[in-house]
Amino acid sequence: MFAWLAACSPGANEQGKARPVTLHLFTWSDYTEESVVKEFERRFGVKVVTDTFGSNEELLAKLQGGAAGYDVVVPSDYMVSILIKQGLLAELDHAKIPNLAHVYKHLKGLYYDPQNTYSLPYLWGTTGIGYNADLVKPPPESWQALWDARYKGKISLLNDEREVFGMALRAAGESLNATQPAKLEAAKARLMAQKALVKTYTSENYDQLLVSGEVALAHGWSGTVLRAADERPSIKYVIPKEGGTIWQDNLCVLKSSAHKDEAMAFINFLLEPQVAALITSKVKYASASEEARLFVPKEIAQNPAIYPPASVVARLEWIKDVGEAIKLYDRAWTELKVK
Ligand code: SPD
Repeated sequence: MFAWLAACSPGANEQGKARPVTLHLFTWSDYTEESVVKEFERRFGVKVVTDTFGSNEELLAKLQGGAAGYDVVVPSDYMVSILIKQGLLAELDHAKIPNLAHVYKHLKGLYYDPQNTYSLPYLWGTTGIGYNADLVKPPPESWQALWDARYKGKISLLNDEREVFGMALRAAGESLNATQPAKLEAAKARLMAQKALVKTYTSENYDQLLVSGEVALAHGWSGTVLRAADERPSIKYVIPKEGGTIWQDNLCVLKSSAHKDEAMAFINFLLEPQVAALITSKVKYASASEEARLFVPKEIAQNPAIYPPASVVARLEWIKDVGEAIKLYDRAWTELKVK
C-alpha cells in the first residue's frame, strides 16, 4: 500500500539512524488509519502511541489536569482558541511542514488561528442526524425528530456539551453560540423534557448502536454515521433544515512536547496528499488537503455528506469560544446529566 511513499521519500531509519523517540498522539476516537501510523514509524524510526478522547472538553480537562507527555493533539476550531489563550500550544514551524501547500485556501486562516500559527487544518465535517430508514418514517427533516416520542429509548445524543446545547439552540432558531442566560435556560428545559426519550449520551459508539438497531436516531458526526451506513445501508445521514454545526479538527503541537521536530514531521506526513487520502477513505471525514481529494475513491470525493456543497455549508455554523459564558453551559450540562 505504501510502496510509493518509500520510493519518493527516504526515511531516517532507511539511513540507518535509530532514533529512540516515542511520539504521543492525543486524538478523537476512531480517527486514525493504522497503516498510516505504521508507515510513519517505518519511515521515520519514531514510535507513535495513540490515546483518544471523546470531546474537546475532555481534551482540555486532561491537559489542564497536567496530563504529561502528549506531543500532538487534535482539537476542534473553538478549542484551538481556548488552548492558545491558555498558552498550551507551540508555534508551528511552517518551513518543516511543506505539505501545508496542499491545504485548501479557504480552510486556512480561520477565525480561531488567523495565521495558522498554532494549528493546521486536518479533517472537517458536520453534525446532523444519523437514522435508520427502516425504523424512522418519514425521514427526519428537523431536529424535532429527536423529540419524537415514538422513538422513546431509541435516540442517542452526543456526549458533548457544546454540540448538545448547540443542537437544542438551533432547533429553536437560535445561534449555537448563544450566551444569554435566558436562551440557555430555555435550551436546558427543552433538553430536560427530551431526556426521557434518550437512551444514551455517547460520542464514541453511536455508530454501533445504529448498526445493531438499538438506536434509530443518533445526533452525530457525518463520518461516523457514514461508516455505520457502510455496515447497514438503511442508515442515512441528514443535516436538519434548521442547520447545524460545521467543524474542523486541527493538528497542533503542545508547548510541553519534548519532540517538536518529530511532531512537525508527523503533521507534515499526515498532510501528504496520498496519506491524507487514505485517512479520509477510512474515517469518512473530508480532508483539509485539496490534493487528497484526487486520491480518494469517487464515492467519497463526490459524496455530498462528506464534502457538502456550498448551499448546505451556508446553513451551518461554527462553534466559537463563548468566553465566560462557558460557565453557564458547564452548569446547565452538569444539571442535564445528573438529573
Ligand atoms: N470519531 C471522531 C469524530 C471527530 C469529530 N470531531 C468533532 C467536532 C466537534 N465539534
